[in-house]
Amino acid sequence: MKKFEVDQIKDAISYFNENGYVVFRNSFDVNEGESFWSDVENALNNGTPLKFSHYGKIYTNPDVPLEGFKIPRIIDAETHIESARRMMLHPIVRNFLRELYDGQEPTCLQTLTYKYSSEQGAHSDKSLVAPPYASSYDRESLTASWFAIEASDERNGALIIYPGSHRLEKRPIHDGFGDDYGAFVKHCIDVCLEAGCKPISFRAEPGDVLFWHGDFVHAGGPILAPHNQPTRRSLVCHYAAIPEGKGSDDPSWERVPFDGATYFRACA
Ligand SMILES: O=C(O)CCC(=O)C(=O)O
Repeated sequence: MKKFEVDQIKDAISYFNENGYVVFRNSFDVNEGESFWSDVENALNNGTPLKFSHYGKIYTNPDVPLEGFKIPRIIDAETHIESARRMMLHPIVRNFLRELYDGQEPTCLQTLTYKYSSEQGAHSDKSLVAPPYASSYDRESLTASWFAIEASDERNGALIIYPGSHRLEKRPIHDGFGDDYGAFVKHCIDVCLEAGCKPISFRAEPGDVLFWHGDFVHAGGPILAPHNQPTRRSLVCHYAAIPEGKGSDDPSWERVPFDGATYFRACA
């Protein structure tokens, strides 16, 4: 898989527009990633009220619903953990998205912190990422980042991506699938395969950041290691280009500045 250097922003933008994704190597300090992860583990262990999302329900630490050995995705690390805020608006994000957004600073809509592969079926985020505090954001600007805190391959459920899938017409999740998420997944896969978009695994090295387009099809790969339970620590963030000065669409949330960019936070 082609990986770009952090100073190749313009080439990376062309590649992203063509393929729907792009990877930067060595784009953050591996120690910074590990230090973020120690903050996550400390917060889990000291009862910080991190929130988990598990099959559409929200749980609050230390009430952690385990799926076998797996803790589910943490959905608000940035609310509690300063290093999560720094990671989500890291210079690689700011530099890449400012170029993609014609000079506008990105707004981070949400973060998802994964200790293990989600093993989530193939999907496009465009009709799924709809936080009430940003209900009116421009979906065409939706972009995600995937920070590799540790290496990943098929053993620990490498992310699966469908290059070129951002260009394909798909039905949104609310278009006739009812509660059948599996039917939405099948639809996304069928659209890709019919158009010749074949899945590939993202074999990540720590320090890699992969960006994908909001309508790009991707999945959490199955964990194939036979006996142990390998982690695949990663941070996923979703961003949009939101006009400067526009506030939150939900009065219980606020859009707050961070280091020149912005993110959303529940009001205290
Ligand atoms: O990393 C994963 O397992 C899946 C991430 C994902 O699909 C997402 O956050 O939209």
